[in-house]
Amino acid sequence: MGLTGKSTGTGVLDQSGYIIQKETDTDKIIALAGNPNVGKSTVFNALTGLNQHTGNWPGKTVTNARGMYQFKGTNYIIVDLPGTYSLMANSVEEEVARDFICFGQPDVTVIVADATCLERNLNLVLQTMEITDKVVLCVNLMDEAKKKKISIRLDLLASKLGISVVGTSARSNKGLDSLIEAVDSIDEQHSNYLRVTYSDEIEKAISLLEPAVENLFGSKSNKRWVSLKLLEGDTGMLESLKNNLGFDLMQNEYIIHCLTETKSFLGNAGIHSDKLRDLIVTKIVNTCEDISKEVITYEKKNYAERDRKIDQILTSKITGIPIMILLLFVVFWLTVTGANYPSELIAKGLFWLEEQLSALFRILSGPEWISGALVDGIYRTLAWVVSVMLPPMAIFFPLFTLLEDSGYLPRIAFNMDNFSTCAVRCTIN
Ligand SMILES: Nc1nc2c(ncn2[C@@H]2O[C@H](COP(=O)(O)OP(=O)(O)OP(=O)(O)O)[C@@H](O)[C@H]2O)c(=O)[nH]1
Ligand SMILES: [Mg+2]
Repeated sequence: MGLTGKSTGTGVLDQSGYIIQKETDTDKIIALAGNPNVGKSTVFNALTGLNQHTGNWPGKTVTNARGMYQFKGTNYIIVDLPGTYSLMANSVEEEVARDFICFGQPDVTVIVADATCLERNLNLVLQTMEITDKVVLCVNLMDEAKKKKISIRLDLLASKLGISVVGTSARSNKGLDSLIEAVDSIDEQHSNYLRVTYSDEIEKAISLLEPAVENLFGSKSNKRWVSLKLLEGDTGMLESLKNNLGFDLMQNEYIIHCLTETKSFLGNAGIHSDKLRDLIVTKIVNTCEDISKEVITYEKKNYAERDRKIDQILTSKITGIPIMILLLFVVFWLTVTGANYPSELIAKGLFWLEEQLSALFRILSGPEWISGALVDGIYRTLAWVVSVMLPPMAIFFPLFTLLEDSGYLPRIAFNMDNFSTCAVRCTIN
């Protein structure tokens, strides 16, 4: 069976776009999630080949790609989710990823992680494991990690997380067979599934709210996770629950009563919504750090330290902005001033050619209006455009690509974000 309009087109979507109708009961749905730029689409393309379809998530400007492959007679429909660093739903991409994992009823969620910065990627893994226990971790870019002399004990990682972990180099198709096998045997997952546990007060609060959530949702959603989100006061999540499950929690007196009681219990312990969110994030980040310390070894001992030192300089409040301005100025200066020399050379060459063309037309003694239109009109305009535009572009784009590939652009974004937050604070004060 190929991908039909029915299995991949808009016809399969429910109103929110997250439910994919299967063609047969045995079809399985895979959610493919991960941080941006970790190779999700490379994995997706390698598994599905031409069996894919792209569009947008209904009502969103986020791309929606889905495809299919077969294994042992089962059809697997894969959904390539937008790249996200977390499922805290701070952006529309995070919202789509979270809602699909939560409400799209995927049979398996594959998290693609970058082997060269696994610790940061584990954050998303742990957050996803809070929503569903059908998770497979695909540690991609193993070839890059090898080059950087980073080694990862995948078996130890699998036993720490309690899920299947597969190492891949998707660009060269390595490890994808094992990934397919791991997805197929999702029901034979390890028994010691890692569940992040929070402080006693938070755990107590969850247990106070869980029965009310279970009462309302049954098995439609993960009661522990939904309880946590309610306590955090995640209004986007309330909206998603309303759109996807049809429950407007804020209209339910029983939930409101339990939520108020539990929040006041947490409040008495000094934990309000913002602090709760901080505590949750901190606990997850610390857990990622603890796991990483045990499973990742850097052969170049000072590899991570050196990176951190460079980061500190490039993103510090004192040096970050001046370095950024200086670098952007250098790019600007090279583009504008540096382009003058090649521009001059190209112009000289092209206008020399123009003279030759005019001479040729004179020798051929063709009508003057033809040489006027072709040489003085079309050719001269083209020559100007090429000599003026080509050099700046040929300098600017490679320089910008260099900044992007070296990882400096995200640092600029970080600096600007800090800057705008400070500006907003100053305005408010
Ligand atoms: N060296 C190496 N490069 C890879 C591997 N997998 C993917 N890439 C490269 O990594 C880059 C990003 O890959 P994508 O598949 O577009 O990543 P993505 O996660 O879909 O990115 P977003 O959709 O932007 O979040 C591409 O240049 C790939 O060729 C790999 O295993 N090894
Ligand atoms: Mg992609």
